[in-house]
Amino acid sequence: VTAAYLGLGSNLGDRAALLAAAVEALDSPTHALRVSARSSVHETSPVGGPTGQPDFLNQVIAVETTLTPEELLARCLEVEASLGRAREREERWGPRAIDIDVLLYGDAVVRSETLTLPHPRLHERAFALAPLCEIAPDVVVPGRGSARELLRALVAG
Ligand code: PH2
Ligand code: MG
Ligand code: MG
Repeated sequence: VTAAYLGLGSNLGDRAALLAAAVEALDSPTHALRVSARSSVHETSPVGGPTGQPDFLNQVIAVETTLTPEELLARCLEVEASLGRAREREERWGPRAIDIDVLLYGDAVVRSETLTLPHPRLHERAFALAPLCEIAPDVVVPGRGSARELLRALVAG
């Protein structure tokens, strides 16, 4: 069993309900996944993407899973689709009903066509690091340091 961390974001529709439904869907022994911790929900200003897009709700959850990293990613994309995300109509970093990103998978470092771990922008994104620090301040982002150190560095500018 591996501990992984997922970043959830929504800035379209009923954002809070979408986050809750995503957590609910992910917490599924049938899919070899258990949600073991959840951060509070943070309202954050959009980073990147088109100007004027709505504010996000962001949350980070810890999961325990026997899925491989690629299988975990596939499950996240499946849950996004089940909640109505229409990826094909989106622009990069544009508004979305639900985004579920694999931030960390144990201490794995992965660079494949489809998946990069740790998440390539985790260390520079307060909207992911702040909720991560609520549930796992000491978790290590491979090659970069603990979540707490990274958030502190980011806030210090
Ligand atoms: N996700 C993005 C791009 N920008 N900004 C905020 N505040 N929250 C997000 O989840 C987010 C973003 C790409 O997935
Ligand atoms: Mg994302
Ligand atoms: Mg994503």
